[in-house]
Amino acid sequence: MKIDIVTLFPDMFLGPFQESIIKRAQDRGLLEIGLHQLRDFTTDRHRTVDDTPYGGGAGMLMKPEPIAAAITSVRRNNPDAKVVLLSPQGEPLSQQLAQEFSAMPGLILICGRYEGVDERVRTTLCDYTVSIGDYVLSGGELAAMVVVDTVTRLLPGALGSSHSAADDSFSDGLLEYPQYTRPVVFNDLAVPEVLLSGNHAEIARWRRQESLVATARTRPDLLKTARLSDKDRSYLSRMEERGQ
Ligand code: 9D3
Repeated sequence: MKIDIVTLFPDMFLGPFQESIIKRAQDRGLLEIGLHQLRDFTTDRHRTVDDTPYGGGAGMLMKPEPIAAAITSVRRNNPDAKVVLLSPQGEPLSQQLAQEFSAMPGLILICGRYEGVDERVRTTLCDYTVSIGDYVLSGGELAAMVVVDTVTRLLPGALGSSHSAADDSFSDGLLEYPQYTRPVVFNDLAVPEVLLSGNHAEIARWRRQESLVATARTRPDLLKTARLSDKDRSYLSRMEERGQ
């Protein structure tokens, strides 16, 4: 998969993309990333990328022409790519959307700065507008890194044989159960006995129940869409009766 990123801050990506899974995916030829300085697509002496909003208001907007020129240029080497604008007004990024992206031949990620981009860029040049959540970032760059990270994990061969993206949390719509490693006692806290028992059926039952507890406490919204068995439902109602 080819991912081109259009940004005023290409250097922000250098550290994160040179480590770990994203680095390995590039080294293995599964992922190719192109970084493009938006200012290189301006034509005026001052290399202007922003302008004031029509109708007034605080701050500056990104001008459409440099973004349009960047997309046209980058498309020559990524012809079937979908264009994704990172914006606080976008649809929330989800594992499902990441899966959709990972099956595409290419992506062109547009990182906004200032108060946002001219609406005509979004409506005529972008296939998706994506937000990574309800909090304020300084621009689209960190959001683009999140998209690259989550999409890369889904590329066949990116994770290696010890781990499969299919085992990841959210595959059944619940939070993961708590996990423990050595030592058996840490700061006076022991590892739950059941995990030392060697009884794999009991361990599986305990983990499922702990997943349900964690989800009910921290992300009750997920229970509405999680795939739950009758046993899961009866455990949750017993929990509720006992006041968790
Ligand atoms: C005052 C209104 N703000 C919109 C909610 C202005 C504004 C804040 C932050 C405009 C742009 C930005 C920069 N953020 C992004 O470009 C961004 C973002 C984010 O802030 N949160 C979550 N996902 C994303 S994706 C891109």
